[in-house]
Amino acid sequence: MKLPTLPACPPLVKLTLVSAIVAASLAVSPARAEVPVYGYKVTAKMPQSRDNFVQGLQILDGHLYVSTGNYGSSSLLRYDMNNGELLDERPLDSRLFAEGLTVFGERIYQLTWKSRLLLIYNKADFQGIAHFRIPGQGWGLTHNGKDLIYSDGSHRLHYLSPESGTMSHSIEVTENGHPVSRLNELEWIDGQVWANVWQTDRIVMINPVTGEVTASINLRGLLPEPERQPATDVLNGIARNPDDGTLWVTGKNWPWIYQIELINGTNTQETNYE
Ligand SMILES: [Ca+2]
Repeated sequence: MKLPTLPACPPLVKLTLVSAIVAASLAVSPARAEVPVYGYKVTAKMPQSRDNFVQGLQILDGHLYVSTGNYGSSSLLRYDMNNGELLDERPLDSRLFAEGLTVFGERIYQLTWKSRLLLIYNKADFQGIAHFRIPGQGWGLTHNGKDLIYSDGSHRLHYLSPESGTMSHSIEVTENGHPVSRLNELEWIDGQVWANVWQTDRIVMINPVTGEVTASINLRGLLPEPERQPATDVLNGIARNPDDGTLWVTGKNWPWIYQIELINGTNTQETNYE
């Protein structure tokens, strides 16, 4: 995906000698480049069941994979991207609260929230084949073609072997030097990790080595107010269709999955109503 070009930062105002001396005496930290913020434009949408408390979202080979949460209604779902038909469904044990998911090779990996389990299924038939133990909570999950990458509600991302479940390392996610916590659903896009930030309308793009946030998207107003119901929950769910590069986002118990394009600058929500 080619991101739109953002306008250059305004030229730095030259400091006078006096102000430079004052700044130096205050020992201010080095100036940081402002992290760009993208707006969005809705280009298409597909219906989604309002029952889907979306915790994981991925598109692969014309299929939409969804992990839904909550105790008693957690499930693993596979839809036909073309017509929205539900093709496969696997309910989870009612004691498990499903979280992020990722399809990697012939396996599907699905996190659980507090059970310290990462479930593994055979992609073809959704049969459970194994599980890994994780040390804490599970929130979002993706992979970079080598490692599984998951979030746990903190500002950290953890890297695991998809074969053994062994954690190789973790990174701390920061924006302008400050931790970005509550990282939720994830997606590996063009060499970066994109993450929903729980209870916000933000998606952050994360350098997968340094953990620095390189840009963010403001999705305020994506689900129009008239579409909201008492059960409508927060923005969560990022999927990039590898077949055509389109970007899809949704939320928990939302009636739509939106295809969006990024635009320069923060838009107003009015421009996105249909
Ligand atoms: Ca995802």
